[in-house]
Amino acid sequence: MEQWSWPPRYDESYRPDPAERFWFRRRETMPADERDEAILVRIRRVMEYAWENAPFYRRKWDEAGIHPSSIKSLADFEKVPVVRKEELRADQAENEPFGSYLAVPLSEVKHINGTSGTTGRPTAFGISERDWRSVANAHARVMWAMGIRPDDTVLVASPLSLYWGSWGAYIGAERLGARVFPFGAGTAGQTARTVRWMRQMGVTVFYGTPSYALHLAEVARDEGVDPASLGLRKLFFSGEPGASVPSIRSRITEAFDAQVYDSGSMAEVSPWMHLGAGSDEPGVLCWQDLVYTEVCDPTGLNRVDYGSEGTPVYTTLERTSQPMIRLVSGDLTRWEAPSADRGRTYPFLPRGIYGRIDDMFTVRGENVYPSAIDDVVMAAHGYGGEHRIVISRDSTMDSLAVQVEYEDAVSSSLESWVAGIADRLRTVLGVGAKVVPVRQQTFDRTEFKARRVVDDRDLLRRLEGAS
Ligand code: 8LE
Repeated sequence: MEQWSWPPRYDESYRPDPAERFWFRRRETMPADERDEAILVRIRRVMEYAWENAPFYRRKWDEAGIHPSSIKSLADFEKVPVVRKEELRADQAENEPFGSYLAVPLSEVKHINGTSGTTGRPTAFGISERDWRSVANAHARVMWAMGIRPDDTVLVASPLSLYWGSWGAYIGAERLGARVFPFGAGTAGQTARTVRWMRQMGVTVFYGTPSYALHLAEVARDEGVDPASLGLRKLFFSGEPGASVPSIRSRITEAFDAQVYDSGSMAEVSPWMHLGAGSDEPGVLCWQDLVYTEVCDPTGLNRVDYGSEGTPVYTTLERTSQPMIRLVSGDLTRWEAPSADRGRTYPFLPRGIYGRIDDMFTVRGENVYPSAIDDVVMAAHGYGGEHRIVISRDSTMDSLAVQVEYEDAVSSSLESWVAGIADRLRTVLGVGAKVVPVRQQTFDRTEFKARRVVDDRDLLRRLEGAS
């Protein structure tokens, strides 16, 4: 396999010919079984490394009676205890600043990123120069698969702050040889300026969240600019469901007249783009030689069969500063077996990651994912650009209403418009939902990850009472 060493070392002068479809042809197209053999050897080495250098793992595995040398197959690896984000947070609180899972001397940490900490204590990512470079190389490789090339100008349109996503896109685009434009996102009035700069700089590739791309399209139109005239060839996304949700995907594709790619996993396991599509199709590939992904049953945390649903559990194969070994994502997906037909012989998530286990709610016995509701309402003709999903998690029963913005064009036939969406929701979700139309621009737009679910019993009662 090309440049497959531990610890990872990359030839930074390497770059394929632009006409070449693969960055590392052999690694990406080899029989999956053969790759798995190499991955097993690598997993053992990563575990030995963590055992020697990160007290967090040694403690954890000692307690479970597991030693790296006992891992003789990928099935054995499923017995390694999982890591949860709460554990990382708690360990970091006790062992500041980077936790006892930091496996390099503090002096080697050259970059700091982290979680925003909106839901609890923030977690810091301490990244060594070696890891920074392996992430850059991995991202370049995945972005190459999306068809991004050195003559592209890549706009990074997500916050350049603690958020790994932006920096990963930045260093990947740079490594690939493209021109990088880190305009960022999130400051007042920035979106209108983004539109102007995009035109002036001849941006050809957009990176950000799907919600933000849709907001950008709206702002462009308000500025009198057709988003399709901006000259984008491609948009690639991470951070939230959307790029593999059919109606969101087609809204973006149509608005910008460009190709859409889904990618992303979790910041902790950067290169997060190891889940990245390689074709202009919904869904993502698990680039197993970068980050080994097991889709597991959420309770037992054993791999589920291909074709089944589960939660991704990630193991970094190239990280030396804070290796992640069986980190549970808490997300939901369905995976399919590798197939040579896709060109790259990696397992495939045909609908991408469609939600989080925590975000799922149950209405009259049916499991409902917010992204399924997004898909329905955003497919409606006359959809006004935003909506809110109002639920109550009652001890006895959850209930559901959806407030949907409408365009002026449908205001004369609002009743049938609402009935149409309600019908479609009933068909897709298997349960009824109250649909409440609201005027366009009622809700705030986001420049980052959307938060459309509102858990508010009083609001729900008022909406259900409204005719
Ligand atoms: C559906 C992957 C990255 C750096 O862009 C990111 O968002 O990492 P972060 O902030 O650690 O958030 C990870 C969570 O975002 C995941 O657990 C998942 O719930 C969501 N997510 C990230 N990428 C996607 C996604 N959900 N599709 C995606 N492509």
